[in-house]
Parts: sequence; structure tokens; C-alpha cells
Amino acid sequence: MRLSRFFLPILKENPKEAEIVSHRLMLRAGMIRQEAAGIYAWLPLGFRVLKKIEQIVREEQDRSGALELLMPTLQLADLWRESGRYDAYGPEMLRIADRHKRELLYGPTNEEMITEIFRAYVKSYKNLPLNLYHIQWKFRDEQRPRFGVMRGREFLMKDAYSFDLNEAAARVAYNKMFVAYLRTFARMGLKAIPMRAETGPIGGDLSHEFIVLAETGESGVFINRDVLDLPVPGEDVDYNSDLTPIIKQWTSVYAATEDVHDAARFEQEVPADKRVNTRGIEVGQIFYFGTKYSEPMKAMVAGPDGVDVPIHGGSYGVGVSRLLGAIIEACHDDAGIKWPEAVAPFRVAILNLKQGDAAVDGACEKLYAELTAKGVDVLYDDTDQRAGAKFAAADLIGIPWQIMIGPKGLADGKIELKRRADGSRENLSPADVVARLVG
Ligand code: 5CA
Repeated sequence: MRLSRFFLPILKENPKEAEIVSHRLMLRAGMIRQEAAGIYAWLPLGFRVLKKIEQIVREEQDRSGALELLMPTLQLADLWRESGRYDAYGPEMLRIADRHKRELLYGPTNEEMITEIFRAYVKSYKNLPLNLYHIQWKFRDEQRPRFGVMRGREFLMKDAYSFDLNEAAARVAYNKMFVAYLRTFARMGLKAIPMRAETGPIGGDLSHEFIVLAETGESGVFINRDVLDLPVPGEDVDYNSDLTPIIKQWTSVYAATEDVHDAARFEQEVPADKRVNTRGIEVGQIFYFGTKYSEPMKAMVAGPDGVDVPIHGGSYGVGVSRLLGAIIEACHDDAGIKWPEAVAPFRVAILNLKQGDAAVDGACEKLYAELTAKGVDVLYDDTDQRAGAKFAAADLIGIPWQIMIGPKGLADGKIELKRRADGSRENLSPADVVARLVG
């Protein structure tokens, strides 16, 4: 992509409304634009990152055996009356009427709708286990939308729903999601720690929140420092094997949100030098809620003995749009964002330090064509900004690899390769740069 053809409205000034660094940087880097409180348009740079994050979430859900579908954003109020949540959900739910005065709502979550789909088709335990997920916009009329995409009113969520014959089978489904979440967040360069948590309006009595430690986070947390060093299961993890050893390893080290924190246990179990009380960002939450929806909504299957029983369910959410904020909170410096490569909007930036100089233009064009042909996502800064402004922009938007091409270096056959993560620089020949980025 040529920057001269791209839409990247970078802000010079720090936006006053942004209280935390991720919100500030997303606005300054031209990633999002607020259209109403807690409602954002995704500009091209932000949208590219959102899609990358979404794709990692999708790949790890698929790997675990969950199946993707897509449910609508609008739902019938009557469906929510079946579960009893229509009135219980309160003012956070956006209620709408259509031209026939039929009551609708913009979905804040989808337990009811997926249960309706399930009960229409699945009648036998033989069709279980089943885990269905979608990645869809949600609306919650939050009292205090703030921190940009971190607490929005409209936000993108991955929500999965599992269906099983009994509690033991449902716990197997829960464990699969637990492992899939460990992998998902690690692939994005995040340390997200599963913590025992409250269940709130989703219900049930077993739940974990996945939390990224950050001073700016909204959740208070208590952990044993050792949890930060636990190994994340690899790509070869077998989802059909017994996952309980992994779950045990992760849940036997103390980690809890302040809502369920047990001070006595914390002090008894965790040596003083390993106790950490800090804050964090909840990037996902998983729930086992048994028959909370299947009983009132009559989602029944025939068991092996032919008797109909309500299924045991769980639901599993990832805050896809929130993750952009969480990753920036974890990966930035004074100059801007430091995207982990897996989610970067572009992997490489080429900075032409003397636009209009025939030799420099030629070298930039050649490298741009070569890298692009090899499948590397390149942003080529071919604008006539001065070099200093180009350095600042590339650092601000956080491109992991920056290639600086100017007349001086080129005279010696060298260009400069900078790594955004640690600022390290090397002078290399163009061929070596290509080998480094493609090899
Ligand atoms: N139905 C369940 C699981 S599918 C559910 O709705 N869970 S949730 O309420 O915990 O939401 C799932 C994830 O969405 C949260 O972990 C959080 O990362 C994200 N999320 C929740 N509210 C917001 C919000 N207002 N803005 C951005 N992300 C949010």
C-alpha cells in the first residue's frame, strides 16, 4: 500500500477526551473515529488490525472444534421473555420497535437466540457435543462508556455456546475453550491470565475471566506472580485428549478478580514475595451455566435411555474490539504503538527519505515491488513529508519493521532496517533486507 493513496488521518495534537494511552494512540494514529458516545467508525488502519485479531480468534476457535455461524444483531423481545431476561437485563439493553410495533432489541449477547436455533434442530444426544460461535457486533448501553474501544456501547465480540448432555461433558467443552483462550491471547503477544470470576447477568456458578495486567484496567486483581510464567499449550495441543492437567496447572496457582477474592486463602497460599495486587483488562470470559437457558426455553435432547433432558450449556466471550486497546496498553512507548507482528496493520514500512531523488525513488519502488510480490504486507511512505515526520508517523502507527532508504546509505549500497519493538537498527544491502524479512 502506498501511503500517498492510503487514508491515514494522523492527529498532531493529543485529543483531550482520551484519558488512557491506548485511546489516545488509536485516535492519533487515525484508527477510529467516535460517532457517538461509545460508538466508533473503524478507519482503514484500525480496521486492518481488527480483522487480524478477529482472524486469530477464528482460527483458534476452529482448531478447538467450534463451528462458526452468524446470527443477526437484532433479536425479538419475545425470545428474551422465554428466558426471563428481557426485564431483568435493565437499561443496558437497547430496545427498539419496528413499523408493526413489534418489540426488538439490539443483542447484548446471544444465549437465547442460539438456544432457539439449537432446540429447532437437535433432538438427540448423538448430535452432541456441539459448540457454535459467531463474531458479531453487540450493543450494551453502558452507563459510562469510556476509554475508547475498551468500554464501548457498540463493540465486536466473539461469542461461543456449547451444548452437552450433562455436567461432565459440559466441563470438557469448558476446558476446550479455556485452552483455546490461552492460545488465542498468546498469539497476539498478550499474557492473559485466567482468573476465577463472578458470573453476573449471564448466570451459572463456574466462570473465568481472562485478564491482561495493566494499571489502566478496570478490574482489580490478586495473583500469585508464578502464574505469569506458566506455559501456553502449543499448536499441536490435542483437543480430543484429556485437558484437565492443563486446566489444573493454570487454576492451582492463585489468580482471582477482586469480586471473588479470598484474602485469607491468598495469604495462606501465596508467599508474601509472590503476592501481586494490581489491575487488569478483561479480554475474555467463559461461563458454565448448566440448564439456566435450556430449562425455561425447553432445549431438550433424548439421552441414551430415550428420556428427554435439558442440555447443559456454557458461553464463551472474547472482546475482539476491546483487544486493540488491551494490546496497545501492553505494547507502546512514548513514540507510539509497538504492534506485535501477528496483529500489525502492516508488517513493514518503507520510508523514502528523499522523495523525488531518482536513485532513492528507484530503490524504494524496487524493494516495494519485491516485498509485495513475496506476500509481505508493506506500507510504502512515498509522501513528500520530511524524513523526521516519516519516522514519527511510522513509530506512532507502530509498524514492526521500518526500512529507511536515503541517498547517503544508498551510495554505499546500504539501507537501514529498524525493529520497532526494541529500536535496534542495522545497515544492510536491499537483498539482505529481503532475506531477513522473507526468510
Ligand atoms: N455471553 C457471554 C459470553 S459469550 C458474555 O456476554 N460475556 S461477557 O459479558 O463477559 O462479554 C464477553 C467479552 O466482551 C468481555 O470479556 C469483554 O472482553 C467484552 N466486552 C464486554 N463489554 C464490553 C464493552 N462495553 N466494550 C468492549 N468490550 C466489551
